[in-house]
Amino acid sequence: MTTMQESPTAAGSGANASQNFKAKVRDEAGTSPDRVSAVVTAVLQGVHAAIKEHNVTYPEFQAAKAWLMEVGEVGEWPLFMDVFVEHVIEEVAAQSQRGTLGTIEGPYYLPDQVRLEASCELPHRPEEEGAPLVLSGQVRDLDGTPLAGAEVDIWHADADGYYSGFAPDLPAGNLRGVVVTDAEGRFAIRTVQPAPYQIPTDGPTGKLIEAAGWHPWRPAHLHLMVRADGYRTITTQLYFAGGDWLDSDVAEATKPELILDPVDDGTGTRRTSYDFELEPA
Ligand code: MBD
Ligand code: FE
Repeated sequence: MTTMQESPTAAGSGANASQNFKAKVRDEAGTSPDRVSAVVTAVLQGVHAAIKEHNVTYPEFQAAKAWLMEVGEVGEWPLFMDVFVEHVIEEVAAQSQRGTLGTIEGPYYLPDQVRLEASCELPHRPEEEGAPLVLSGQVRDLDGTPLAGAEVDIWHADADGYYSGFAPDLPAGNLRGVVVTDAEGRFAIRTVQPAPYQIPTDGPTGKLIEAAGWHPWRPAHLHLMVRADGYRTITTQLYFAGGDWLDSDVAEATKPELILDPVDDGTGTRRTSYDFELEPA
């Protein structure tokens, strides 16, 4: 098994994401036949229209089938769907939501991580690379009432752009944790600056991106799921001002309101804050 990789490998991420996804999702949608028909008909009409508009050939059709099979075989459907489709699902969901803006969850969330007190440091390796970063803030309801005992479930990539649980050699739970807010609804999380994320270049998703001449990058980000009893859970991400790929996220999941601008406190630690507002469930 390879231990040090120059660039992310499909085997290290996509496949694990598929297993993780299957373990958690069962046929939950409960969608009626009318709705299945309406949505699937629309999807197929879109495919048919693209074929006619571009005069898609038999060899191209067969190549597309082979590619679809490979995405499934190597387990990259969660990656592909979350990169290219989830942002529109989130956009539709956001129309009926108030409070802090959400954005996509992506394929690398893992539940049941270590619970940490409000002022904490995320689990990390002894020599974890990356500039020290402290994210502090408060969780409140829409009226501004602080929410004590809320959960700030946070996960992010390391300084090489890898997620624990989805890359060889990263310890389980690295740079993941469920932070519980204090009596004033506050939290302060010490971690390290994550790197931008690159879609693995050796899998079918990466090969499609290369074949189309696109780039495979997401800007550096923190993932968060913020929950409190009686309130709607917010799934969001926070980005970093001035970072690469902010304006061309391959997953189209950035929003101007979600960009942090950390400031060096003079000791090399970069500090920033973000408050979360939850709406009633
Ligand atoms: C990620 O890290 C991510 O956040 C998304 C949405 C898709 C792929 C990788
Ligand atoms: Fe991510």
